[in-house]
Formats: sequence, C-alpha cells, structure tokens
Amino acid sequence: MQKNHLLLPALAGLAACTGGDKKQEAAAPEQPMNILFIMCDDHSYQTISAYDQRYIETPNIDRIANEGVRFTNSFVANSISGPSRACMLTGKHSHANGFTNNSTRFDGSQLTFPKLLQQAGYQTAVVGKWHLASTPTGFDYWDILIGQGEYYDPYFIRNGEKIQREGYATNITTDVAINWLENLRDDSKPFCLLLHHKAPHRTWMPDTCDLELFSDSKFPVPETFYDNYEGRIAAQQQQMSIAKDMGIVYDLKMADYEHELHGPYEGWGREMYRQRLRPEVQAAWDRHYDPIIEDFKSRNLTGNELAEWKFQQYMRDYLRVITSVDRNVGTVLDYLEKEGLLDNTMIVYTSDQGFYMGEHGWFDKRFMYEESFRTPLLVRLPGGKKGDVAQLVQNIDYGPTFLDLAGVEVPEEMHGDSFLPLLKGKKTEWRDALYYHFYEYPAEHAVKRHYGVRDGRYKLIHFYNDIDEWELYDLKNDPNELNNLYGQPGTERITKRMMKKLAELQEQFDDPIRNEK
Ligand code: SGN
Ligand code: CA
Repeated sequence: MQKNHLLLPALAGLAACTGGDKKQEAAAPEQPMNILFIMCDDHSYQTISAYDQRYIETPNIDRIANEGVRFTNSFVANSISGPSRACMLTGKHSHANGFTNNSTRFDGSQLTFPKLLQQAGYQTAVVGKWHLASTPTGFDYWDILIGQGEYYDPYFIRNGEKIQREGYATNITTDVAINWLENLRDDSKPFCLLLHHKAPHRTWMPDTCDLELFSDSKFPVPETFYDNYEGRIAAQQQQMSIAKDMGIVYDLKMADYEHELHGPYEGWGREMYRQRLRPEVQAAWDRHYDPIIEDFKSRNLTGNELAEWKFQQYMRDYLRVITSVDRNVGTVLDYLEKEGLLDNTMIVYTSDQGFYMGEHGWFDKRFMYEESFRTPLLVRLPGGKKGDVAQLVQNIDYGPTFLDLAGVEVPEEMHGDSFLPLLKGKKTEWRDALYYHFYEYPAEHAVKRHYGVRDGRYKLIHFYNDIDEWELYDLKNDPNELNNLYGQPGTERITKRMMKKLAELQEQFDDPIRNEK
C-alpha cells in the first residue's frame, strides 16, 4: 500500500452522512492479529440495540455483536472518563495507576499495554478523546482532542502540533483513524488503533444531518424516573437530576434570542449554540431548535410535565448523536472489509462507563449502581466465539486481553485478566466478584466517594469521606437497586460474606483505603 502523509481529499469526506461501498474481502495477510479498539464517551448500553431495543436501532454496532461476542456483565473499575481510560491503559485499578479523578495527570512513564505492544512490533495509534492531560506515550501516532473536545470544528493535537479541523467530531475522528490506517501506518506490522470518540458526551450536540431524527418519538419514561432515594443517603445528595440539574439552555439548547430562558451554565450554552457554530451549521440549528424553543415557551411547563419534557428532549439529542456514532462505526467496518482486514483484526466496541438515561431521574454516571457501573462490550474476534459471555469482566481486563492476543506475556503487576479464552469459547477459571472505587468528590454532580464489591447477585457499597453509609443490594430480587438491605434483619450472613470478599479484593489489589477504615 502506498503511504502518503497528507489527508487525501477522497478520504476526507468518507465519514460524512452517507454509507461506504462494500467490496469483496481480499485474502488476509499472515501476521499477528490487529486490534481496533473503538470506544465512545458515555455511551449507555441501553442505547445499543444489541442490548436494548426500547430506544434506537444501531445496526452497525450490532454487527460487531452479531459476528462476535456480546458481554452481558461488563463493568468499569471507576465510572468516569480519565480514570476509566487509565485503568484500560495500565490494566490496574485507579489507586495503583494514580489517575483517580478527572483533575489528575496521567503518569505516562508507567507500564501500559500500548507500550508493550509497540515493543512487540505493533504499530500503535490513538485518535480522538484522550482526556489524560499528559502527552500520550507508547503510540507511534496520536491525534487527540483537547480535554473533552468540541462537537463542531474541534481542535486536535497531532503528534504535538495543534490543528483545527472543520466538521463534526465523530466524522472527523473516523476520517483521521481511516487516514492513519490507509496512509500513515507501516503495514508490514500489525496495528493497534484506539479510536476514541468524544460522542455522546454532554451536551449531546447532533450532526446537522441528524437534527430531525426522533422529533416525533415519545420515549417510555424509565420506571425509576420518580425515585425518591429512600434509604440511600448518597443518592439523595447527588446533583445529576434531569428535573433539577439539567439546564434548559445549556443541556437542552433552548438558547432563545430573547434571553428569557435561564438555567445552569447558561452562558456557555448560549456561546456554544449561538456564537461558535459556522454560519451554515447555525442556520440548520436555528431551523431545528427555534420552533422547539417557541413551543416550549408557549407551554409554561412545571413539575412532572417539565421533567418529562426535559427527559424527552435529552433522549432525542442523545440518540441523534448515537445515530452518527453508529453510522461512523459502519464506515470503519466497511473500510476494514474493503481492505480485507476483517479476518485478521479483533474489533472491540465499548464505552468509558455506562450512563443514566433517566433511570433514578438522572443523567451522568459515577455511581456503582448498575446503569453507570456497567458498560457495553462487544468483541468480534475472527475465528472466535459467537454469542453471549456472562462472566464478570472489567475495563482492567482489556490490556491483558490485547497482550494475550499479541502473544505478549501479561505483566504480573496488572490487576486485570485476559478474557481471550472467553472470546474463544474456552472453559477457564474466572473471578466471582469485582472491585470498584470512585474518588471524584467534592466535584460536579456531587456523587460521594465510594468503593464496593459486586458478585453475580449481590452488591455492597461503602460511601465515605464526609459521609459513612453502607448499601447492600440483592440484584436478583431488586435489579433497580431501590431497596437498601444493609442493616436489615436476615441479611447478616450475606453482609458478612460480602464484607469478607471486599476485604479480600482490597488486599489483593493493595488499595490503601483498607488501612484508613
Ligand atoms: C464535564 C461535564 C460533566 C461530566 C464530566 C465528566 N460537564 O465536566 O457533566 O460529568 O465532564 O465526564 S460539562 O458541563 O462540561 O459538560 S467524563 O465522561 O469526561 O468523565
Ligand atoms: Ca465518559
């Protein structure tokens, strides 16, 4: 393949609002398996049709599941962006990799899976959201958004050079990734490409071509939408409620020209939606949102009616953004197919954590409750198993899995385990419980610090710092985690067992918190 270090015009438009053309697969070259690690930011499993059919069809993401494995019990170690990414890179829990919350700076001198793959002869690249503050290490090519990145005309840092690219972030990130695959990498070596979209992070800004989708849809309000958080003190104190904390102007784009509507972060919202967009994008946005603003104002909604209106509007924008993600996943799959790379590339689709789609009345993440602790995880391994894998896996397992696939020994210091045997459908000894630790408090959304353990049925959580609250759930009888059993008569035996398991995991991973109790 001829290498050319310019962004080819033919390629630059590949990931726009249309599909790619499918050609016959060529013969697969003989070399170690490539790795394509696609991750979206804040993509809930509820909004992937391979997991949940209530809201949206995602045929391209589903293709990975249909031609590979759907993990039904996939979780993170710390439900927030930077820390989750650091867990993935290092294969270690947050206390051991040092990146405990989003204001930390990743120590890039430590051992990571991309470094080890590079040493083993892989070409490595990271494209899109990085969010670890320090310069990427272990990558031959890095082309990353700054911080959270912007949805429109985003700035990137490409191997140290700051550049702005015109267009919509999800399309551009796809184009940059394909350009690396097509023109920049050394194709005599296997590749490991981290394609990490900023979408669908807040404030869920759709591509212009998707603005009119879902406009007439009415989504079912989750059964826990009006949760009163009885028996759950930390949940009572959060600030991530759709009714109370979601901004009409900032989050829901009701930036009226008359400045009559107000809410949290209003200034940023007005700037993003009324000043920063290119004129043609602005015109499309005005065409879409202005009539909604007018209608919203005329209704003077309050109470539950207002909360449900916000929920519907949130869902529409979020799902529009997901439509673009799914389309772009299709573009990448088509590219791999066209180039004959599908047969020797492991494709992973996941998110940096789960996300609330109105469950408990919330948006955002952070809690060890199911919706944010879980993540989607779909893996297409050529020659591997097809179907579901139910074992408890976690984001600290990705690094060990990639190394295992590449034939590289997994370092003893990594906490995670390779789930390659599970992908191959082999019987293997597997863990029976997961450890979790969230640190980002005091901070936005006011979710208290907590750690906990989850096995196949029960979950024990301890909220600490300026609070000292324990919670215990029986996920079989109470999947929505509404009934905190901690301290209730009859739960002594299970509490003791989960406490023991928690202590064992804290000791196994050497979390210093165990000495502070
Ligand atoms: C931003 C968001 C928060 C979000 C964090 C972390 N606010 O601060 O709502 O919880 O990111 O998200 S915003 O007003 O800037 O959108 S993370 O996925 O990057 O960890
Ligand atoms: Ca995130």
